[in-house]
Amino acid sequence: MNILLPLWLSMETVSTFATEAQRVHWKAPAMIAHEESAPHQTQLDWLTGLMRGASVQQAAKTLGEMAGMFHDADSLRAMDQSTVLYRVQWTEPVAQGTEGGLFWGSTIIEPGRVGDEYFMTHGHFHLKRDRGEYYGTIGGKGMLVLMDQDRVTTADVMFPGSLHFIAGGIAHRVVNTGDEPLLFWACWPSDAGHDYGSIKAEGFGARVLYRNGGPVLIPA
Ligand code: S6P
Ligand code: ZN
Repeated sequence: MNILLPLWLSMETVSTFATEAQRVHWKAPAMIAHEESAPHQTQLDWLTGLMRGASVQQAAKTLGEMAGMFHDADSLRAMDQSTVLYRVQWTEPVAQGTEGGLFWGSTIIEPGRVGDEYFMTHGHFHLKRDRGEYYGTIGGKGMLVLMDQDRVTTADVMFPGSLHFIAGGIAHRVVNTGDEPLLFWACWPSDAGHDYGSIKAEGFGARVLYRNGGPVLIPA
């Protein structure tokens, strides 16, 4: 323990988060391996959120698919319904529903608003309510809206480096409150499943709206 302590302290010193200047100069290496040489592997690019590999799946959500989610339906109707709000890539190394497995993926939410409401994900509870999840933010600014089963709703601020543990039983939605894409990585249990219906029917207990030049969590 005594021997390890100085090493631990020095590791802490060198692993202090990069300054903005260092971050700009740091170049992400190209995807390390080619699929031909590692067909079973998935590769990711931490800073762009892109994933590659045979098991990678992807989905995109357009404004048109978010009808009913934003409170200003007139503003939503007036916008181009094919506008992509967010993109998700993820890998399922085991089948959906497998107990003990984990899924891994990235989400990129575009900046923008529908009326006074910031672009956001649909949001969901996990079907198996006791299953949790981790989110880690890479780029952009946002708010992670969390709602318990009594509809008590709170929000965590998301920024590069912010790590968020989402406990079981908590619905989660991410809102991009910045001027650039918001990127985060997520890890969740392969038997969690997604309950979108509850959110479609009742929404969250609060919304993130633009007020006096910035985002405010306002009871719905
Ligand atoms: C999955 C995890 C994320 C979301 C993604 C899109 O449990 O929370 O990968 O699926 O951020 O959000 P949503 O609400 O449309 O699934
Ligand atoms: Zn989830």
